[in-house]
Amino acid sequence: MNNSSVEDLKYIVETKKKVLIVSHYSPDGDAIGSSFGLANFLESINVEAHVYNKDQVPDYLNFLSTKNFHTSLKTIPKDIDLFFALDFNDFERAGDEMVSFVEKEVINLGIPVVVIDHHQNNKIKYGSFLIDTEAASTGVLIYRLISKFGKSIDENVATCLLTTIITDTSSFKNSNSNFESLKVSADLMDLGADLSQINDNIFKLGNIAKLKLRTKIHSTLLFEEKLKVAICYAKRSFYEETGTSKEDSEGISNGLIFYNDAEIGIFIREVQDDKWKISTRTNNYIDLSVFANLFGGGGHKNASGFTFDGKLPELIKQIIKNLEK
Ligand SMILES: [Mn+2]
Repeated sequence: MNNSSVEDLKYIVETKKKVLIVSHYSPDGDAIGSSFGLANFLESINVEAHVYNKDQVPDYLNFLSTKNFHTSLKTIPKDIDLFFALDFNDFERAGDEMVSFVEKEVINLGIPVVVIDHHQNNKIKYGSFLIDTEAASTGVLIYRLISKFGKSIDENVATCLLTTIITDTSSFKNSNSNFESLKVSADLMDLGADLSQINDNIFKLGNIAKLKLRTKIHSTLLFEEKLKVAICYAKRSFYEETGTSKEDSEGISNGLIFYNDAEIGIFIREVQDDKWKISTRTNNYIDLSVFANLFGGGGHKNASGFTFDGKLPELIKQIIKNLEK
């Protein structure tokens, strides 16, 4: 994979009339902010922009919007002339339907693909690339691109892009915070980005029902001091009893490693009888992708996931055993 220059990408974009912008499912602030920011900028320079995500925009990001948003491939116009993949580098991350869509409706038709991303291990072979694993968010890379157009960037676009930085750096608390993320944030504020609107929406904690759910989950805490691992689980009944859904337990594993003596956070969620979904987090303590591989899962050094069929005590036993290795 070779990156294209931003100038080359600009040339590819400015000769197009109707683009499709796709980001990963279970979208976060970077996926939505970079997609909507790019789409709204392109609309402002008279390029018709369509955004697709397999999933709906999560409630906390509903303050961001764009003109043409699709959660079904059926409504996407047939005559798109450019395809953007944002904030992922494996088409499966956009959903199984997207894998065959890209093959049949994009690559086979010779429609150019532009991949803009900041994750490691790019698996996309076809297209032009702007991939920088040092970039704090995909939105930072969108800013690099659109600031080359010499056209004005309005406050709406600026707010979308600032959202990507605030969410992916957790307000400059994560280790990916760097000079460029602060510099671009200052530029975006100068362009009118609404930081207080972002903070009001992103850092609201949700309903008390969610607090009740998380109280239940945290009461299951198991801490293995020697391994520095904190483990919590949620049974399906927890969600039923509190009237919540799986979205309300997002970020549990990440939250655990904010405590000083926990280097690894693990959250286990019951999917069906004797079927569990596990998500893990660390800050450079061990390589969690290797750990997830032992269970047939995958992910990154700092975050990984896998599923397990069997009883919960057996799962916990295997987690401890594999971490001891
Ligand atoms: Mn991202």
